[in-house]
Amino acid sequence: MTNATKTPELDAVVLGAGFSGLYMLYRMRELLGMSVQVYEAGDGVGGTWYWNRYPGARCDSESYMYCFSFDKQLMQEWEWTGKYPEQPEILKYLNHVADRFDLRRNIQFNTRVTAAHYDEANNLWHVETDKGDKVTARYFITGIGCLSSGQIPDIKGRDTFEGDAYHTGSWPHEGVDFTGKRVGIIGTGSSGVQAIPVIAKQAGHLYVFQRTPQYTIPARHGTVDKAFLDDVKSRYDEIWEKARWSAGGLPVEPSEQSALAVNDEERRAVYEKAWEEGGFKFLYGTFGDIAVDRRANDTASEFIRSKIREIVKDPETAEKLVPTDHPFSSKRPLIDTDYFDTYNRENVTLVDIRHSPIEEITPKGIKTEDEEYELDIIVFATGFDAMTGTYNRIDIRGRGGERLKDKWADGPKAYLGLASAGFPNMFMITGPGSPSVLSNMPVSIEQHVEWTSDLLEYSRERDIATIEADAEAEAEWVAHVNDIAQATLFPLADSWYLGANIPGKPRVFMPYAGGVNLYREKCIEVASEGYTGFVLERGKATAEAAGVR
Ligand code: NA7
Repeated sequence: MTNATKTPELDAVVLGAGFSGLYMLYRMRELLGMSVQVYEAGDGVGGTWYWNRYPGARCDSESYMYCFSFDKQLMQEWEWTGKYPEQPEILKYLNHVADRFDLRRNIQFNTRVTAAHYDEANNLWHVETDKGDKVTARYFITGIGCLSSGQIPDIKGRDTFEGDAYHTGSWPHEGVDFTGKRVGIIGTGSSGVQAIPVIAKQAGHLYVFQRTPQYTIPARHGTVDKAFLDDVKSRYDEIWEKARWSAGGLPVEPSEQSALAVNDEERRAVYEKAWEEGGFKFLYGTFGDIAVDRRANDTASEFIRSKIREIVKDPETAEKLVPTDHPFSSKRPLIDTDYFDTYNRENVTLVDIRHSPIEEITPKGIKTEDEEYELDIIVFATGFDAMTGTYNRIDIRGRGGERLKDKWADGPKAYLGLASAGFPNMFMITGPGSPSVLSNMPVSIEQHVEWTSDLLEYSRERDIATIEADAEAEAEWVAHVNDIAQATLFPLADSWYLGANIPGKPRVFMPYAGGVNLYREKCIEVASEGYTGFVLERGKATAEAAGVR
């Protein structure tokens, strides 16, 4: 790209108007008084919650924690209705936030950033969009989400299907009427597990094409109790602080006890109680070693298997649903509403494609090795090119024209998941190498946004023009992220955390598994020591006057 100008037109270009982009815009505009342009591909705010409108879509964090904490009045005013916030309610919340803080005037909707090139001579970013915009900015900040590039597997004949086909991550705004229809759904991850029970209630017949059986815990979803919310609001500061210093970004009491330190009866009682209470408590609140000790994990995995066999009436179907090839929580843990019960319905058929793989999609439906299923609608609940997919779709170039995609060809490399060496003044909100998807996202997003805007303020005060991750610090961090993952059970599953769901993607564990608390501590330490691991360079004029770099 050409048209280099000495002074950038904007302080920052921010990508995305989800939780990250909205808060980054607010923070930079209102607190730092900077000029910011947000580009958003959708025609409204919401990010993940704008796109994922499939039936049953909701968040697995409880609503009172799935929100912003930066404005106390906002926290007090907003009334959640669902225990777990459903997609329409989260979207309504984010629209409210956009209106309340007058954010829309700096957001250009229906616009995708196609390229961002760093101009070394002038120390600025040239940004281009699919609508023909060309702007320059000092900072280039990505709030593009971790799961924003949907993937539809390249199954033979995919485009020959004569019925309707949808991916859960780009669902039609007007919804889909399944009434009386023959529906096939491929995928039993979070999206599939949420959508299947809801679609089953409408469809004439639902065929679930399952490759990997899942462990899932009942969510025990319902309306949120007003008295509970009032109590939360009276203690919000304390609750939020607890979440900030927890491993998962939730105000839970983690169990310290080993699953192996109690007898079978006691252990079963603990699991039963957590199963009845529902939600992620089963993972965090039962025993402290489930995620790291294989033998401890086996007890939890076996308990869930016994529940599946109890719930699903047809023993053959139950056995197909029982996961045996990976430990519980080594893939993204799931919570559900009536998932296993759904297989007791007459109009639901489980198709085990691990043993009878899909051969092709035909004009009439899906053909496995054993049978052809005639369908009116196919739902792809097949997930995302997680964490790096959206970066790779943008032509991002740093120093010397180096492409981020090339730099990340063997796996993402970023210091603290915030910045990548060779890409000065570019910041990532919840980038690879940060807790992100292993945490309650708003807590991690706020931490990244606040840390980044503090750094920008620090730099402005000192006339620092260029902020860049140091290559050595970055390499150490990437190695550390990998070491931490190796100490858990995560590497034992083929998951999108590892890029295993995308053919050809390097197998690298991408999020930081050490916990929000340790990560926060590290970020505070880095800042308090003058941003160790970053190379900060003064503005040219000041530097020359002072005789420093
Ligand atoms: P996930 O969790 O990646 O799940 C995708 C599902 O689709 C999973 O069951 C996959 O099976 C299945 N899949 C993917 N590709 C294929 C092919 N080629 N053939 C058959 N089945 C396939 O995506 P979700 O949208 O459910 O959830 C994403 C995240 O959103 C979630 O983790 C939360 O953080 C929110 P596999 O397990 O790979 O065998």
